[in-house]
Amino acid sequence: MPRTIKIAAAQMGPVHRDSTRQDTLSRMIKLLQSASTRGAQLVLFPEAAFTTFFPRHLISAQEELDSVYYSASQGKVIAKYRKVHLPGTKEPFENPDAVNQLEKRYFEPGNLGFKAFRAPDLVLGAQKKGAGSVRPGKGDPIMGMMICNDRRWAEGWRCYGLQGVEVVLCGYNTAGFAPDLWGTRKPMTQEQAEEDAVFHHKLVMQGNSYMNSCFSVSAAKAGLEDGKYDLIGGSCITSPEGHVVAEAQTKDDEVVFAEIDLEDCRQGKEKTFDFDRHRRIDQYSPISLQTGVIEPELL
Ligand code: CDV
Repeated sequence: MPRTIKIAAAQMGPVHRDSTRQDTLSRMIKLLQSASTRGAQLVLFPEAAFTTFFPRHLISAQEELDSVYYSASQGKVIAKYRKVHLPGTKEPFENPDAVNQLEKRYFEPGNLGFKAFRAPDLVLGAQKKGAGSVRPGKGDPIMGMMICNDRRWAEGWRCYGLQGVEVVLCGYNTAGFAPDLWGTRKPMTQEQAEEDAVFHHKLVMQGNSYMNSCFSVSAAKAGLEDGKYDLIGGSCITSPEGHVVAEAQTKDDEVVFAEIDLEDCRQGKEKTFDFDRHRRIDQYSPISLQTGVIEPELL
């Protein structure tokens, strides 16, 4: 029996430092309504949806720092996730023209791990607790969350894969041009750099969806924020075979929508990536024992 759900990424165009919360919220509600008109049962918003991507700025006024905090009403939240991999630096780059990424200044690394959860009321006939023998892939959909930079780290995806994840959700704000952050071994025009950034975004969403036999939904905050900071678009939905099944056509407010069948996850989970049969954990110890690189001895 198919387990279909209608899902959407609500990509957002730029939100500026002086955008009002009311204005941003109205845009988000409009996106929700548009997704709902198409029948979406689940809608994903970008990282830092309510504000400009503020970690690019050195903000010291406590009042402004406080104004970026959003508290979701308790009781309606079914799962929480805190970003684990914080990119960038604590101090601004020396180059005054650099695009800063001060996440290590404003945040602590997430401490909730990669905990998958089941999303209720999305598929018909989901098997419930206590209803006979438990069959994989028959219950309510299994979801996992990531925030932006987390999507580049295979470790997080695998933690979700090991919980049978069926849909990974990831909101992001990715600079289109940030040579101080990325390095400049091969000088690139702004256009080439942005093309590469979109390529890398899709690469990790497609590759990790395939290697964990799951769908993914990613939602960008895109376009030119605060008059000069370019963010990539590329919001997309990818399949367990690693294909892009829907993607944004603009760098503005846009709903990316797909109807997906979670049954499509089964083939990979039961054959090529049947973890129970094929994983060799006795060979993977460096993954959890070291962070930095230890090269083999010199010849
Ligand atoms: N907001 C982010 O986490 N951005 C990172 C950039 C800085 C590399 C990203 O992975 O897109």
